[in-house]
Amino acid sequence: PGDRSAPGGSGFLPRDLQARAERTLDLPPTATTTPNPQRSIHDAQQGTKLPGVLERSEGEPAVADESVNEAYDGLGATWSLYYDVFGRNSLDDNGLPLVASVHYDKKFDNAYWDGEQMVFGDGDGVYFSSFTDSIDVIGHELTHGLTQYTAGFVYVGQSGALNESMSDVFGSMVKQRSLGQSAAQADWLIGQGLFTARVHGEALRSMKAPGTAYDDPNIGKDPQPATMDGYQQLPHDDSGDNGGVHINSGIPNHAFYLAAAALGANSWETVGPVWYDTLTRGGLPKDADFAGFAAATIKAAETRYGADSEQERAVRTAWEQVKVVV
Ligand code: ASN
Ligand code: ZN
Repeated sequence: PGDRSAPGGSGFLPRDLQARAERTLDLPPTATTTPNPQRSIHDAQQGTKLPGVLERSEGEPAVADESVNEAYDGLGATWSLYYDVFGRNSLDDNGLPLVASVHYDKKFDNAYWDGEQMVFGDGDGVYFSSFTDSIDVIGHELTHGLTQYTAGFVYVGQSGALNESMSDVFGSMVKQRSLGQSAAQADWLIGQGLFTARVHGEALRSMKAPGTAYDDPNIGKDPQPATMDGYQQLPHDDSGDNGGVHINSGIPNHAFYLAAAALGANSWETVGPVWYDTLTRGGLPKDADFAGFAAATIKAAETRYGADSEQERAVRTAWEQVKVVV
């Protein structure tokens, strides 16, 4: 109490004088506070009370429960994409601690962001395995938090599909960066490894080829369109997936894929920053539509790389290819 000095300092000197004293007196540097994800992973123990029992906190070693470690690592990889690549300290850019719960409910076939924390089911074991198995799904859920703190795209209709697409785009970048894969090398699948062997399908979604991720007698066919020709007008309620937020997201997903593929290098270093700028400071309304979002990405590419830069042209062409008219 009463210590008003910089964190990690001795409390006797301002931080710059402390640093000078360390240099001139050859003292070991005092600990500085490097931001970290401040993760805490809990076990819901197959119940629905959140967050459940704390299993692993930031900096602690791996535990016996593989789901806990997968969540811990996936949260870390997502936080690192935001911090190392985009200079953002957590969802709110102010070090918000990252909270997750695994083993939520029994046979729960989903994962979600509840507005405050991440929740992962174990899957039913018949069609789905544990939702912590896929690093891009972890990045997807956490990015719902990023969108909540930034553009705030309303989860219905086109703004809802943009909200979903942001989660796939950043989730995919988390995966590609963790694997060290360029846009040309990546598989562009979301949720690869979540289906059990009995399902005819490789993933939940494909950004490269929306509509082709699965086709199974029991769970149906991947409904995603790749262009506006396949845009689906659906009821704005649960029965219609809030206007097809997980369906029409195939269109902006494919635009990101096309722009990244045209440039070939690491997506998080080419169009990733353009999408980040658009999401976090694009000036878009919460009910933005595809055309408004597309125009904002073209503007962001111009600002970052210059008018008529190859990046700007790749972004513009991608939206033309998916038939979003700016
Ligand atoms: N996994 C789904 C998602 O993040 C859960 C949901 O919120 N509908 O989109
Ligand atoms: Zn989602």
